[in-house]
Amino acid sequence: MSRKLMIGAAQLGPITRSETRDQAVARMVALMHQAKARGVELVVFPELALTTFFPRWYFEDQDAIDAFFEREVPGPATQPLFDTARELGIGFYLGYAELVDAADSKQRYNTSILVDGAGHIVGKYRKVHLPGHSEHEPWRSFQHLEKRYFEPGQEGFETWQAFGGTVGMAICNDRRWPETYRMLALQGAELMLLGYNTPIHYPPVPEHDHLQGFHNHLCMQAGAYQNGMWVVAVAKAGREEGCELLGQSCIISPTGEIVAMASTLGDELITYECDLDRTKEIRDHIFNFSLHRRPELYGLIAKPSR
Ligand code: CDV
Repeated sequence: MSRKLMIGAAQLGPITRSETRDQAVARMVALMHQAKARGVELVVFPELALTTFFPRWYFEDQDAIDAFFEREVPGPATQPLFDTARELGIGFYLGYAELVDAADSKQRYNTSILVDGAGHIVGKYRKVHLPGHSEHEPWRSFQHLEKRYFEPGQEGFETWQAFGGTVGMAICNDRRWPETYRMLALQGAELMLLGYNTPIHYPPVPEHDHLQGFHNHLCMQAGAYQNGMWVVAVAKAGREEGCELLGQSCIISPTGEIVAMASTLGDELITYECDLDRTKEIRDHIFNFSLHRRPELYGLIAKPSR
């Protein structure tokens, strides 16, 4: 069986607050058709891909917040993605806001799912590293209230056997943490899929605004190389409700090289044929974990920070 997997990174341009889920899904379905024409087997969409990036606003009304969440996936709005997957035989990664509405409690997560080419959900991941803040901070030109609107995922980093390999998922801020990649690599991940919404302006440290593109690629290229895995990272990009979001969606090889990158800030499909066996170049040699790691000396890493 071939270990070559044709992957599409399907960047989305901005989604306005007034844009409906049906409209966003129609854009994604169009990208899946483009992907099919280019021989793609797996398409990766951004974080929170069904709506505008709502954590930029402070809402007091819980109903207004919950309007951005999905109670079921597939549901009426997302069913066309699953139907298209089945029709075209293309799998996908999708980020969305998940509301678990139990009888006595409600939980809200920043979630991604992995769907196979038969339209079946293979895996679900709930974002571990939630950035931003919990309270309204009016001094900011826009909010980043992920810590208010979501609970951190408790399942941690998992991998799934899919698309002929071992696949892991992560979401946006997770890419800045080396633990994300290593936890996946220790479970044999050959491919990490990730969606992101990254404002160019970082209110607490605006001195870093000009480094957003550099930091985006720096952490993912390092993570790919140091763990010998493919990384596919997909932005929601462009000027969304007055907020500039980083583009530069990319596919990174296990050697840390960017092999494909988006050149616009709009809906754009980039593709690459990823040979999953190329993970061995790194993992059997320079980063052969069983031969070279010294976990007995790394205990501090798994302890709470002081
Ligand atoms: N959606 C995100 O997780 N965004 C963060 C920003 C706030 C720093 C990111 O890491 O890109």
